[in-house]
Amino acid sequence: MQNAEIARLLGDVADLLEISAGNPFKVRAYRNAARTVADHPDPIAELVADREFDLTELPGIGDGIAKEITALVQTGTLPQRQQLVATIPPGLLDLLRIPGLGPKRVKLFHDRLQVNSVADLKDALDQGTIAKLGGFGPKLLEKIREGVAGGAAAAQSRIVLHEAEQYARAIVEYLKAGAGGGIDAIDVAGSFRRRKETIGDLDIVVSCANAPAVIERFSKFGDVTQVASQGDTRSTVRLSSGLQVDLRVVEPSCFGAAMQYFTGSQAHNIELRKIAQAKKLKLNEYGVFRGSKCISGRTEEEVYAALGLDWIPPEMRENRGEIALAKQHKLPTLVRLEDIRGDLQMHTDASDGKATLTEMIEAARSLGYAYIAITDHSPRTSMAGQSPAEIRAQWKEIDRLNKGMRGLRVLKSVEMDILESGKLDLPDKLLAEADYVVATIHYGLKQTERQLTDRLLRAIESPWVDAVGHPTGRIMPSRPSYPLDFDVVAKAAAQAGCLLEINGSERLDLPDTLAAAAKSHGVRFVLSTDAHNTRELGFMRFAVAVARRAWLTAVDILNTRPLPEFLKGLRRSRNR
Ligand code: DGT
Ligand code: CA
Ligand code: CA
Ligand code: ZN
Repeated sequence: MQNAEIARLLGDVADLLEISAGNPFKVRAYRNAARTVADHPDPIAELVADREFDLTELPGIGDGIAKEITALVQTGTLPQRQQLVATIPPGLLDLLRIPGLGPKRVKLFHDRLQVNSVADLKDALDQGTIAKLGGFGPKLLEKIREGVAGGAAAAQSRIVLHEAEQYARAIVEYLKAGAGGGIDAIDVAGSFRRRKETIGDLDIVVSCANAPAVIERFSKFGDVTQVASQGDTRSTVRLSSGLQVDLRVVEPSCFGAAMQYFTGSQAHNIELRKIAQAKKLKLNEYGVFRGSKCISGRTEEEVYAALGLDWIPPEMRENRGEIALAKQHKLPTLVRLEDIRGDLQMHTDASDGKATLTEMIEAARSLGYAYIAITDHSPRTSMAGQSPAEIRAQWKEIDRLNKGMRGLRVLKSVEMDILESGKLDLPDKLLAEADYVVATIHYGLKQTERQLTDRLLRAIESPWVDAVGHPTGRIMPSRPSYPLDFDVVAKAAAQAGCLLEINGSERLDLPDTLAAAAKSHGVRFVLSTDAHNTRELGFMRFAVAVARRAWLTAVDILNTRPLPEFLKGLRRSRNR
């Protein structure tokens, strides 16, 4: 890792602290440290590796920041930055890279105009709301406008997994269809394969004897606006959306090693290389080598085996302890999509969904589910909510449909708002008649952490609330979580036997890190899609991705159980 990169990340921390109104002394400390690192003549990464050297000897670097830098060099991520990024909209980082915009202005736009991304800023410029803030002369506005136009593509923000998948599929299909059928294997590596919630760029690995043909075809993909770099076996292009795509073409004998290398994460790979070194081996994108002899590389399994490790699922490759488990043959059996027997949140045109009840049921049946919950909204949801009478009418219809149906059971349910006051939007009497109730917050998101936490606790206290849906309220990429004491909520949910939902829509809520934290408190989960049309029922794969990144197994997730067990596992079964 270069000094410039370390300095940039330290600078990010200063900016993020400033945007979130952090301690000004801490802001200054990070800025000073960034300057020290940027100006230092030797690679800081080497100083970190040198155990004799004490980073705090450098000007402006105290104990805390020294520890941060050490963690960064060793794991590839800066803990402070990770923490801060989790609490602010990720799009704000892109705004900071626009010429003329520093943390003060980004904070102002965010606080006053709810500008959270480059796209929001463009809208605000177009609507003239920035000029109205005062302090922005025509020259400065023009500079910002230019930055948005020119910089937006270059400062391409990370895209949500859902969107990345559409590009990935299109490119893979396109490459497969050409190259004279000479492609032996093709797969997407990088953060996409690790199923991270957002993707910086796509990394595609192809095994093919005729590399030039693949490289040539790749550069002609319809959506390519720029070939950024090209070689005999590699190419990097930019698509019209600004998304970058890296391609590597390798020999079949190296495909496993290339997939392993380009899947990363960098922190995981660094650890693997250390293991290889300790065994007097060399590991790179071409294989595992003893001297100049390649001892494995065709498959990933062989690469891990050569290092004395079990194959590690990509979602776990973040250097969070998975390598030690692989060494001891103790990796967990992560939940798979095939394990999921029901989808527990979806909407019909009775609220804000696009499809009818029967269309949703038919689509769910074709996915092979044993049960689904129809969770249209409660009255509080403006425009979309159903009154108690309408809910009862829908349930009556569901009873009727269930009678004529085999294989699939439709559960009578509702997505009930937890009101601003903390009260539930529907009376217990009605809730008791449901098969399953998911409670969620949609309004009053600007309340304090205390208020929002208390609202969730009130729902968790109710014997008729089976699950809390999209618990943090975040929506990718631009709406962050509402303020929340998540540990308190997770502990209460575990204690009460209330499920927490992992929502596979673009909310991706719970996020993977919180799902992992919740598991450690003994929480049980339910996975759902929150589908608003039949296509979105397929979003279960994203909920599963989050669950796998959180190291969840089928045992942690109630809707991996057959229907009778699922119903018995709901807390309401104890009240009957
Ligand atoms: P992203 O694209 O920001 O969402 O994250 P990744 O993990 O896909 O990162 P990317 O695209 O820069 O590189 C893909 C993988 O390739 C990365 O996870 C590890 C490996 N890799 C690429 N360049 C390097 C490098 O310079 N050093 C090491 N150790 N690994 C690298
Ligand atoms: Ca990538
Ligand atoms: Ca890349
Ligand atoms: Zn909702």
